[in-house]
Amino acid sequence: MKIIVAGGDGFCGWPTALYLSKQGHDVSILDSMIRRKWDLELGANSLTPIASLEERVQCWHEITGRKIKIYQGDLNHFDFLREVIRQELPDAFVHFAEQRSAPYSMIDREHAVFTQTNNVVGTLNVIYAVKELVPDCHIIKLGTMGEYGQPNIDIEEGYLKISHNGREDILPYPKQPGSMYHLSKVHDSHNLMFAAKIWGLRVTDLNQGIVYGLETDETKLDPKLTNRLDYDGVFGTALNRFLIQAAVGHELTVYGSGGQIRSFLNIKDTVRCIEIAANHPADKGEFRVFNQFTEEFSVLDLANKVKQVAQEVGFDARIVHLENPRIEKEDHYYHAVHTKLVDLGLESNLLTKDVLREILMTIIEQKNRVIKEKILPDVKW
Ligand code: USQ
Repeated sequence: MKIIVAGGDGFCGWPTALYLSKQGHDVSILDSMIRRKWDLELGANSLTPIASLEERVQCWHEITGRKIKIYQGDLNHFDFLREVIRQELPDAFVHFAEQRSAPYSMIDREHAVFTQTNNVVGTLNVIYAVKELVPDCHIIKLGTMGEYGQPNIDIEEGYLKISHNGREDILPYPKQPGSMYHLSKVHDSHNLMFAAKIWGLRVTDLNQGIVYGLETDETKLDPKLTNRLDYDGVFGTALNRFLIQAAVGHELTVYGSGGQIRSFLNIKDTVRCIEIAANHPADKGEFRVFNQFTEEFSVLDLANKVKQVAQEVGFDARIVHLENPRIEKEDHYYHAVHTKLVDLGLESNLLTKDVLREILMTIIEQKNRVIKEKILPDVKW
């Protein structure tokens, strides 16, 4: 298949591009390099030193003989996007190219407007370019489990059967997102659902949970292929942050009681989920939703798991309960269905002590790169 991976320089996109290339697909990366600029804006860095995209792709070619093309530009520039799609005529368009941090989107008005404009307009441009040039192309869009929020009933995969006043219908599952970023994904979902219905596009919305880990079999092949790893209070995410905090002797920063339950998956499963979606395209006119995660944990459970593993390898890990910088439920019901990817063949990499230890050991090698002042959260809702 010819596959464009938009956002292919990022944390999820880079390992996905490599994995799809290894499977024999003809992969092109489209990326504006903005993720690296946000590091400069925030004074933060990736824990792992990452090579330039050109070096990464060159190294992949030298090791595997496989070529990945690079298109550097922004989805918000329609002429650029249109030209890339015209040249590639892709079978699938994998769309990771969004601003994905909830705290970043909540810094101030400018960052909220940027996040929603960047994400919503970028996706609209993808819709219009695909509709015009490759209407059969399968759009595989990264959504988020956070679109659903934390309702007091089970979360279904995209749709909910409703009985109301004696009548029944299957309707989009209600959305109650918790940040301007998560809202942008909800807006994308609506636009994509509309495009599938009106123009017959093929769309899969992958409502992904929180991704942990950093390496896949492919990124481990050479230091130049290594993945980025974020730990700062804006782009770092729960489990990865706790592991890095343990490695540098920082208290594990649980926000509030830590009773917040979220869904999680290993980066190794992210890449496989994308492949599964690509191998089983949505039908024409179908807006298909998969809940993309493997396990659910509370934030405090995760901190305790990290504390235990870190103590076993000799670190004095301690948990601190910080005043929660976010407005979110800390004591709530949470159960989300996630059977569609499993039915299509996903075999989960679960969060065992061995997995935690392996990630921790990789982190320890780079722990001197941590900018400690960037660990505590400084964005409040
Ligand atoms: N949290 C802590 N301590 C920390 C960091 C986070 O207690 O040091 C808590 C937060 O309060 C929240 C939970 O952990 O309750 C998750 O926060 P997060 O920063 O790990 O993840 P989140 O903001 O939800 O966003 C991340 C990705 C986003 C993706 C989302 C999936 O950045 O791109 O969409 O996970 S989901 O959470 O399912 O919406």
